[in-house]
Amino acid sequence: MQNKRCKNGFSLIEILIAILLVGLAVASLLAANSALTRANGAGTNLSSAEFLLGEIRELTALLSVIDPETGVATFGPEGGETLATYDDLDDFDTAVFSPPINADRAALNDSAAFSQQITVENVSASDFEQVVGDHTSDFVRVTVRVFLNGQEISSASWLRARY
Ligand SMILES: [Ca+2]
Ligand SMILES: [Ca+2]
Repeated sequence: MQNKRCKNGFSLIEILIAILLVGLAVASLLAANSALTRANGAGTNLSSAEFLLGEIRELTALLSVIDPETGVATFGPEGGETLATYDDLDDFDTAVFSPPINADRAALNDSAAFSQQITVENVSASDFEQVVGDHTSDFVRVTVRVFLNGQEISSASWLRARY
């Protein structure tokens, strides 16, 4: 009787174990797939953030460190200046762009979940980590932070010299 059953097929227990194993395999495949999807999403957001940092870097690369007309008289936008006419680095201090902007100063409405926050600070000539008073040194540090739905996801800083 026992031999005959082994030859002709599987017992109920064997079938149940097989179903259980297949179920476990499917469940772990699904879990791996959703982790991969999440990782992909995070990677895409990080790429977007890097792009938005690069746009600000490009936008400010050729700007004068101090205002071409009034020099160090004002730290920040000189009277009447707007984003379209910002012509020196400190005009961008404390600027927040939401939606973010590109290197041509155009709003990127397709990326409205992101925002760029810019800080411009003078740093000591002997220690670039040391922030000093506005316009009291020849070195300026530009910091851009990129936020996604209010959460900071990337940032970058670079230095510019006045002369
Ligand atoms: Ca200016
Ligand atoms: Ca200015």
